[in-house]
Amino acid sequence: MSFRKDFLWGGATAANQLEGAYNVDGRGLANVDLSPVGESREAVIGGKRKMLEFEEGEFYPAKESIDFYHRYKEDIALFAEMGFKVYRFSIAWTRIFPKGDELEPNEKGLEFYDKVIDECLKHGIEPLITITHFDFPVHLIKEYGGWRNRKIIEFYERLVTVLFNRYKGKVKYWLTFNEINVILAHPFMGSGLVFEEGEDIEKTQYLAIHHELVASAKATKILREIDPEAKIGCMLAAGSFYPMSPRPEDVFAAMQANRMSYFFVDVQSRGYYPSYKLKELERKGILPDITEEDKKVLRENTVDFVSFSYYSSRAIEVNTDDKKVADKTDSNLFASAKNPYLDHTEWGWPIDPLGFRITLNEIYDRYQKPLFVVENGLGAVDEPDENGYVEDDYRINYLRDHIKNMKDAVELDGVDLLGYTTWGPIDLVSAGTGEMKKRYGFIYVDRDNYGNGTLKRTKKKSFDWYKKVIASNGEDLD
Ligand code: P53
Repeated sequence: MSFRKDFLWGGATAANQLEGAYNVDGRGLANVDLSPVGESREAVIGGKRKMLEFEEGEFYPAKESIDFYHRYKEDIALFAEMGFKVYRFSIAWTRIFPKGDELEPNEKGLEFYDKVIDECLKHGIEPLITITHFDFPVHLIKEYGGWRNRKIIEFYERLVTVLFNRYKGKVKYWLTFNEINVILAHPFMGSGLVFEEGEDIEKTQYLAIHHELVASAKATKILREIDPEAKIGCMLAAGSFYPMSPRPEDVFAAMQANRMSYFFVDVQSRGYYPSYKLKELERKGILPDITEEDKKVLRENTVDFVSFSYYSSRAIEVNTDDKKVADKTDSNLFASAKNPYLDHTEWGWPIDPLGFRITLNEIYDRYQKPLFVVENGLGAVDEPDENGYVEDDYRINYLRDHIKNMKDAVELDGVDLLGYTTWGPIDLVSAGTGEMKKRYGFIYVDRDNYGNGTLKRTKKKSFDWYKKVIASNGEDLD
């Protein structure tokens, strides 16, 4: 026996990367709307260049995205045609609370998600909801300084309370924060943080992180009160770090790099700050105020399952005088050394299917809780023929190799796995670069980096392939 009978196959998206309609039905402005495509993007998403209004001469892809807001029926029908058992999507916080600090939610915003959820259920698709996938209301940045302010926890509690009450009995799987560790690499895009000149960036990051961790535990508590049948998980941008050599210095660096990420799940899954992080933050003089009440909330409200994204492994080596640092890969999450044993994608991300099995095992060993792979896939340039058809064998190959290794992790290693959702089952805007050109979908969307195109949807070759994979519960991967 390989995958469980009720294994949840499907796909994953994020609100701002596909909905569009950024100012429709009362939606407020969010950090993710203000992340332009092109040269300015890196400084903006890194929180180094403040851009809290739309600026002349910049293009903001999230304003329209692929207009899922008006086309969700057609898109969900296509997911259903592939046989999806689950559809992972996220809520745009600013549709529900346009400014973030209101007392009453925006009914129109909720109605949109009512429709999306009902559409899924109509097709027998289980909704898996990410409460915040990088979204953060701009008003909360301007008035409160974002997650560095403890007050944001209350606003987050208000958001989740509305959602859990509204969708009680309908939604069984929730995630609190998408890729919670992205706050370290892209603090603005990941969490809406912008820094002032001279500010201790790391100190602010860990303060904001602490507030997010407490908010995540409080959401867990609230869900258990409102809908005890439902399950809640954390979500990590994963991908194990390998040492570039057996030099103990490199091995130690890899362990530390892994801990940078696992720290978040250590808290969310075990319920307390690990000693290595407490020591580090104390040493640097940046340990946030962790109250007795925080400690209690964290300890009593650990997650039911651990979810993560996996695109690639990463390699690391220590820079010493006698040895130059290896070429950096283009991967924009953590700068890492270039692994000479692996091929790389057009965007420079390493391709490492066995690394997927390694990561699955590492996480399962560490937490001993059910896992859920909620993102995996290949971002590539697609070239449609005259009928708009894409023969994306490269994507099929990537997914096949990864699914095989996931199967080994389950079958040979005994990892307890609930499901697998590929990233971007329909082409959508890239989070890292803002491009449309970097495509992940089984469904092609006619739109370019600057918003030209008809938005027409066309099935790619991988569409039928994934359909077969799901129908055979992962047995037929040819
Ligand atoms: P894009 C960086 C590295 C790994 C995952 O990424 C990342 C990021 C963010 O740039 O994010 C996740 O679109 C994220 C999705 C994102 C997807 O990976 O840069 O949860 O929102 O689209 C793929 O190719």
